[in-house]
Amino acid sequence: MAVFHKDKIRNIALIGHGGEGKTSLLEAILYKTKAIDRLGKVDDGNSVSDYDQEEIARKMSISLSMAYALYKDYKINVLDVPGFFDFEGEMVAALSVADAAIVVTGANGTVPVGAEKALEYCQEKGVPTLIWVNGVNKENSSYEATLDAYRQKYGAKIIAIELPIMNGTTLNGYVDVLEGKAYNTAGAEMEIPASLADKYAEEDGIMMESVAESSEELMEKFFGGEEITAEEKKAGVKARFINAEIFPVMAGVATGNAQITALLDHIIDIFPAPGESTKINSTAGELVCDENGKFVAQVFKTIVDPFVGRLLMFKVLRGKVAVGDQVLNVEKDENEKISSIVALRGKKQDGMDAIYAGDMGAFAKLNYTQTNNTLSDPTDVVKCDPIAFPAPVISFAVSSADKNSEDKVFAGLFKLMDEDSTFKLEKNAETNEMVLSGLGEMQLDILCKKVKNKFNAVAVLREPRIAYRETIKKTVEAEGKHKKQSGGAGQFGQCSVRFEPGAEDGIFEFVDAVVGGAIPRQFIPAVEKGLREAAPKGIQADYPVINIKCTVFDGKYHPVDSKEIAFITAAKLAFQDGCSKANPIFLEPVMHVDVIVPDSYMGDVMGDMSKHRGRILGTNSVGGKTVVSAEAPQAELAKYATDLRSMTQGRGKFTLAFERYEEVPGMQATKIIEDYKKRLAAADK
Ligand SMILES: Nc1nc2c(ncn2[C@@H]2O[C@H](COP(=O)(O)OP(=O)(O)O)[C@@H](O)[C@H]2O)c(=O)[nH]1
Ligand SMILES: [Mg+2]
Repeated sequence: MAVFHKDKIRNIALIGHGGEGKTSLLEAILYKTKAIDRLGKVDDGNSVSDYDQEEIARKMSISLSMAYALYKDYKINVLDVPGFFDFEGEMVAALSVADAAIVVTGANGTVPVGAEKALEYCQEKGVPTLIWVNGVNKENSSYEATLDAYRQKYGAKIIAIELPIMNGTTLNGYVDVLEGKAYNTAGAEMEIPASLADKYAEEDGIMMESVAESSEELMEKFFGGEEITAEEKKAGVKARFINAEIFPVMAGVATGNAQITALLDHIIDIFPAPGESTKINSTAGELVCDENGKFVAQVFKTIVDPFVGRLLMFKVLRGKVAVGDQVLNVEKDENEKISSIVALRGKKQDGMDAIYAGDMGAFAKLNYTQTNNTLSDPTDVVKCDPIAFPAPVISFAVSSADKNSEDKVFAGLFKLMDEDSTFKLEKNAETNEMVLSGLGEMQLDILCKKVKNKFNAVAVLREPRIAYRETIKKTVEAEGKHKKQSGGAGQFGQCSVRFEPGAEDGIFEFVDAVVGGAIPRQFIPAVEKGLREAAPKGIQADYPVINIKCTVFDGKYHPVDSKEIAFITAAKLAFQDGCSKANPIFLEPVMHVDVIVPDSYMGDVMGDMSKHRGRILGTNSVGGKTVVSAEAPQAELAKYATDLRSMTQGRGKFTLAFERYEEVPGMQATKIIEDYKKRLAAADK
């Protein structure tokens, strides 16, 4: 394939709510530019972008995919991003390398939450964003109502660059507001229909006002009543778009392949070239895609697929790279030999000999490289700032349905981690469980499906156990006696221990108060050892006992039969006996929760906290949103991510941090004991 230089490259991410037509729009772009000779359909499982087995089965995108289109003499790299919130990491990855985004939104007169979140993220990151109002051919669809809905939310940022000319549900052409001309679907110029004349005048006025704000010169012209030319208008819209100050809006039909040429023309006319809008920061400062420097690329996504192999999607941020080059993986400090560079169209790979700054592609056959690694020329090492993937918010304990395939399940999940940077698999040393954490239940469910399909092992998810603690509330004295005198040498040890709440270090304190040699000196350490070994094993269940002071104050010994092991055992008996009478309780981890929601959800979030045994600490207003701060037991928050999502239609976010241990109320304590007994019984089997 020919080499493309940055002025002739456009990198675009298709984002927004799930099911609005992103994948279909990419398909239409590929069809229109003759990359494919048949318009595939998501529902038929034959689209270029949704090629993964799970995507075909679910008829929805679950993974970021890439496809390039060649239009005029441009290479347009399109990243198709899944809309469902569980895959937010894919949007974050795509928007870290895309120079602009297109939010695809249905023409039903509303702003779906997915579009709202996508726009919010783009604004935060300064990514230029165009809004494509899709499916204007559907019954009851309305471009105008949709435009109004967006305008209500985003005000003067909404600039209609096109008005579709509709006859019922048929798209007959469009008014190009930038040019002030109308075209039919064949691309021939036509009169602006009388029915749209007023609307055009209105939108033109809004656009003019916005354009005037792009420079002082235009502002003067505008207020001086001078004419602003079509060229100036276009340049003004482009400047404000690239600065992420406005959202140009247009309409079309992805599945009907309508308005695609107009979109492609806008992409080459007003969309930024690489380095013109967002930039990736690095140890060498912001990288502006200068092809005259030494090679630097960032890997933003890994695909592991039986059909495509292991592919690393990257964007070249400086210089160029060719097949045969040796580069450095900066994070891993390993050399990699570039043996295969490909341009992707879904799963299809087209080989490239070299690739220049600003362009995107994929490397195959690298040994060490993973998502978020920088590949750099070894003679001028640059490290890119990593992509900040969202942190996991939901956790489950994972095991295998069949005990013998446990290793397969974990190995499979570890392999899948290569592809998805937003889930984690870690062993919880306290509960001894493998814990799978991610962004949502659907994401984790799909991971389990993939383990089944790719590694032939069945993973089972359940609520993770909580790392409870045990302690006592009352002071008691107890005696432990170990005596074994059958046959051969006997064993004898006896100790009296006082157990009190509280310990100097908050965990365990041992005091030797034995006088008159009731227990000989040399056996005191055995008593301490027995107590220290007993504490982590629990009282009412098997959770570590903390905040306890143990004072040994008396005992008995036998001149022949007393041995270290006898005192260890005696101490353990004293511990169990004493602590079970010392008003034992469970302690549970209590978390600090900060929930960030649009103001209107504040009441719901606060009310809901009591269902999680939570306590509100206060509220705060930050950047038009409310932060509700609360404390709640970890045990009640296992599925908070799911609850918050349904409470706020996905608009809420939260963070958790461990705060302290607190006494578990009686009801919950009973459940903990029951669960412990169940586990004991299961282990016996
Ligand atoms: N009528 C109509 N249906 C569409 C249009 N675009 C997409 N669809 C359908 O909407 C559904 C979701 O489309 P898809 O491209 O998977 O949406 P995505 O989740 O945003 O990628 C599919 O059934 C498409 O066939 C359109 O412009 N008009
Ligand atoms: Mg899709």
